[in-house]
Amino acid sequence: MGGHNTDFDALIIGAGFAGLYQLHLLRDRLGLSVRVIEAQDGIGGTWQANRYPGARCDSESHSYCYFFCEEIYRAWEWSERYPGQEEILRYLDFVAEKLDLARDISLGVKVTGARYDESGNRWIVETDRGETLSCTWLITAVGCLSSANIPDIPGLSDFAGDWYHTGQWPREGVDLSGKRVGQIGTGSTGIQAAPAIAGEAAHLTVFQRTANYSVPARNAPLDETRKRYFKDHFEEIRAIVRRTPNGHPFEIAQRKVFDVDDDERRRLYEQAWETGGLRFRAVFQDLLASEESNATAAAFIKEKIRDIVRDPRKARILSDIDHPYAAKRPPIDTEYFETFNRDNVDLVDLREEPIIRITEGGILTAKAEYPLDVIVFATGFDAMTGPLLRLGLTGRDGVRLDETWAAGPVTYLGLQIPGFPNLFTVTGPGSPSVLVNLPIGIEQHVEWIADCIAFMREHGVTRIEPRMEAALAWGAHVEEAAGRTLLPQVPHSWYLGANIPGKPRVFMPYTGGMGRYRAICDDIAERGYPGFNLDDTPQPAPEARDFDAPVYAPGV
Ligand code: N01
Repeated sequence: MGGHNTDFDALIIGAGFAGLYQLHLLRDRLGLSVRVIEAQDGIGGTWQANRYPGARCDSESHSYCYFFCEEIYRAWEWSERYPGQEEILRYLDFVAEKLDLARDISLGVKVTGARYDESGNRWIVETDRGETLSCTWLITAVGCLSSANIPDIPGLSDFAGDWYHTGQWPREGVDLSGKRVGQIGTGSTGIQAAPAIAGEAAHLTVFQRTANYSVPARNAPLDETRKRYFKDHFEEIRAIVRRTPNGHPFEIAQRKVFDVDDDERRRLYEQAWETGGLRFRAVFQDLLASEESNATAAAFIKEKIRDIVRDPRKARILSDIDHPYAAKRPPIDTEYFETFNRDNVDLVDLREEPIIRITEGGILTAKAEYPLDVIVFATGFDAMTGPLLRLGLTGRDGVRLDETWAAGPVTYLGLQIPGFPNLFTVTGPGSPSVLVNLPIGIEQHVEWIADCIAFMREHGVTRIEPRMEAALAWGAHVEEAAGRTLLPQVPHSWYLGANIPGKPRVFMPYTGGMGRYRAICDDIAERGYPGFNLDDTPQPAPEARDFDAPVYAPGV
């Protein structure tokens, strides 16, 4: 670990989009002593870990970046409509170099535990290198999807081939040529990976448990006109991404599904299908508010799947989708459904033939054994709470985070946790987090945290901690906001924690929209932090009306 200092003003865990910007603000704007601790061997967070074939961001490149510095925005040039994993890492390296961040980042160091020491009002942080560090402010920038879910399928240790989780893909890559690959999982990751794997491997078998919607991404190189447009319209694009509910660079249409007749609706869906990407979801305002409205989009996509996939059995399995469109995170793809027309691709419906076990030679289902050389687990993550719980955090009075969250996460604004003073959680549960184009949510969080620390120093406040009643009121608001959408209705959604056996079922992300969330956070800061204790002084509790405007935001 660089330098001999072990006591810092702030420690930041994670060097992805969040940790890098947080370091810059705290060190360069506030003048604090800061260190970033990153478990991986390089910066980039999720993009360091997710190196699976086809890994690419679903947000459009001109919006998947920092907006805090126009010079940086204009100096970088994206090559495609959606940025690929390697290009995002190059972008983050470029930013880190411009801001001279590397000297305060320790790579390959894992936090093994952190406890709040009340007598000294310090966080004591232990690492796997055997060091003990301390800080006043501890900031988790660990991402929402960094704790891989490897399902406990019997027999994995008997498998004679190789297996990989997409979110822990080897840095040196995997040579799949000539291999028989089995892929479990058809979420956003699996839908990106399958076409790329099919193009490389001798044979691909996709094991599908829940059929999924997907819309063509329509990725393409950016021409010079587009590149120039993005640079020349920085302010306009920034205003849109900060205003729209999901932080994307396009507005959501104001019209509702039944404002138009059948022919016009069909025309709009066709047009949106051609445009591609997450813009499809923005074609009507009420797709996630009304089951009847949603059913029209669902029917349109299912028909497209049946049109594309030539084998009637595969077409039936792929289009037999049991939940509303975009009520789980909607994937976008490059030739996903077309991939099932290839001779070297098979599809197994795990609802018809569940996996019994993994054998030495492959995967055994209730109907057959599928011989494999490689298994790819595209099985997602212990989302949102997983990355925080595995840090081993202990707050005031020796209370552990896993104990206090035994029935589900409790946070105020997703930013702080009662009982854990001076701990800030970037994109924590209860914030818009995964429902937002993440760099946009991250910038807002990181700036709010830096402003809060600046406020504390200016006012001689040494400790900030949310009041439990404020956190419970916020939790109730998050639940109520989700209840205005179709999102909590999907029983197998990871938004609810349903993908992890034994995990409490709590709808974790805030569906109120980024614009509204930003306004709430700003208002709380401006009013002197109602809902928090500043040192031992409780600020007034927030009133229900502080959060409670009936705003609907399509929630992804
Ligand atoms: O994970 P998922 P993901 N047996 O949880 C299946 C982000 N992301 O990695 O639906 C058999 O969505 C599971 O089946 P089911 C994005 O936010 C972003 O794909 O639970 N199958 C499902 O099909 C996304 O939402 C980008 O029945 C099992 C799949 O595995 C999030 O990451 C790109 C199983 C898991 O899907 C997670 O996506 C990619 C089992 N035991 C991802 N366990 C960007 O572009 C699980 N499954 C930014």
